[in-house]
Amino acid sequence: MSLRFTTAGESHGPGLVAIVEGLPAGLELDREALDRDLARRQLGHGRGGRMKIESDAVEIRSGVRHGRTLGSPVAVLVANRDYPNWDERMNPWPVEAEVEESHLPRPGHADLAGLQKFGFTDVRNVLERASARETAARVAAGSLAKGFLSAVGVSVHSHVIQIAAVSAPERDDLSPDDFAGVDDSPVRCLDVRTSGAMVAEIDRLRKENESLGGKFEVRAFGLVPGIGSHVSWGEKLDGRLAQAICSIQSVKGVSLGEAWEVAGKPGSEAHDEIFWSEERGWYRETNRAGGLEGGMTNGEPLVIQAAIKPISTMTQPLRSVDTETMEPAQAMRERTDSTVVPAAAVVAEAMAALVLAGAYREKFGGDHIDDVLAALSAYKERIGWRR
Ligand code: EPS
Repeated sequence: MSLRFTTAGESHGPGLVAIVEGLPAGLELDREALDRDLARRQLGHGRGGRMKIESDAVEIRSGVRHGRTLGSPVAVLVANRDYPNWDERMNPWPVEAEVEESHLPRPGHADLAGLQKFGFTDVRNVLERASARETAARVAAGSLAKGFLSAVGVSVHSHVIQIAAVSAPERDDLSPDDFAGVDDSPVRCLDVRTSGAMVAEIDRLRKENESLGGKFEVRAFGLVPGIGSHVSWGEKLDGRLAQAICSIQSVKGVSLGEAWEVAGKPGSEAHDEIFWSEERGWYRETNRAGGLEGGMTNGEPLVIQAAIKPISTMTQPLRSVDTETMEPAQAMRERTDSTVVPAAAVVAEAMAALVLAGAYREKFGGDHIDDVLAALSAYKERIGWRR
């Protein structure tokens, strides 16, 4: 058994759907935690007008009864409150009104390649699904995965480490408690002084009609060694995590542990030496590998960083071509966010949680959560795991 999920939905259509298959039965879900995760994704200085319209909430349509999973697929629905304003333009069925097409693809967006690939003439047929609005459904699915991970002792957290050219000081020593107040920062940055500088930079560049990118970090704690596998490329957890994070809209780079730093170091400074003591069992004193060796967890915290490009919808549009007239034109101008790095970090938590939950399901099997916990406990016993 693994964990599978899919999402459906367009940004201004009636709503978003996620279906998650593979959660064990008997798992107690925290309704407030689901809505809290959706609300966390909506936060962040630099969001645009749309977030004043939406107030995302999860409606569970199947797979859960009286707060516990049934082992059947869980379907969740997140409504688009903006849909009534788009009823004619996005109606699933033909409408009387003449709906104007958009022919001005944005550089950096899926618009042009999507038109070419699918043979559309209206950019809206591409952009509606390419939109990062879809990530609300991923966060709903990821929150279910987090519920499972919490039952097996794993927590997943994120924080913003860079917005445009403003970077936070590096932190190696983070524990789950350090993330307790991260959502209080308007940019989800752990360093108060950097938070202020990031907000000021967003305001400065927004006034100049610029959009901003940045970097975020995801950390997961409580993972036992041996999740994932070295035996086949498709089972390697590092590859699966990189794919999942890179699939988030606008993410252009993913690193695991101190990837870019160790590339320039000699081997003696690149790895995490192995220790064992009666009290701690197996442990490392460094975590340059970011908790992953040979495509498997090694028992240290998982550390993933990702780079996200500036949003491609610009209030001062870049040069493009009108796809109907083939004349030079400015790209389309739409209501937009200035930056989504804080929100993307929450989405990355969800994606990491979905991958980790899937890998736990593969390793420990079981139809009921108690079966999973029994298998996990037997495994910890076998490897002498003491954390
Ligand atoms: C998005 C454009 C904006 C964002 C949207 C993603 O929406 P709109 O075009 O309606 O102003 O706010 O993100 C969300 C709605 C969301 O929930 O994250 C885009 O083009 O990707």
